[in-house]
Amino acid sequence: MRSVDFDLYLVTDRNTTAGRDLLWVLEQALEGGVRAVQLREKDLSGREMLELARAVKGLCDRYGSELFINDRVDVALAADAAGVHLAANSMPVAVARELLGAHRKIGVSTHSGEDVRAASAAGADFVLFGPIYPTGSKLPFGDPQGPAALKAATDAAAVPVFAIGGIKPHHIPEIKAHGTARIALISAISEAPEPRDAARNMLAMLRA
Ligand code: TZP
Repeated sequence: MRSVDFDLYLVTDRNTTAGRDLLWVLEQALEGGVRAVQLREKDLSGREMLELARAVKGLCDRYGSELFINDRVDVALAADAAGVHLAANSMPVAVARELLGAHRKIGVSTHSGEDVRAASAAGADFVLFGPIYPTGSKLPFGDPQGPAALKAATDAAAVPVFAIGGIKPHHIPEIKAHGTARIALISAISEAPEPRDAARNMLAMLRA
């Protein structure tokens, strides 16, 4: 009922687009085959977030892509998104599930095997695990997890695991050798000179 049919989860950051409009970048990525987008614009007000979510939902619908909203269950419902993406400081999965009902999906960001187990036990439909490689926004939080931790997390998981953090195309073979052929990312697509080609190339590598 709540299947996770996508293997590349594009996370947004409208300040990481090499100066281009976020909707343009997203449309390029969708043209390249992306079928799941997480709107993650943490500095926006609820009103701004809803307005942007509705615009992105219209775009996603045209390409048959699912849209997830970071943290804001209310915005996810108001924009009729596919689901919500919860971080460590978001509301608990069980509360989000009560609010969202049975049909919308819940993704959860995790940073340890224990987080992965807890999220799956609480009813997450999929988890992100990372950061696997060094990435700008996460550098203050210490060393990245590395691929070996990814393998341990995927072994412990009862739900699909997406690797995240610093992922570039050349990492994909290593990620696939460590338990998952699913990735989540921002900059490798949103800062690519040609986001459409970057998405197409990474999807081909995931599926090879
Ligand atoms: N969560 C863990 S790492 C990360 C998030 C949101 C940043 C991913 O961005 P990039 O550019 O793909 O490293």
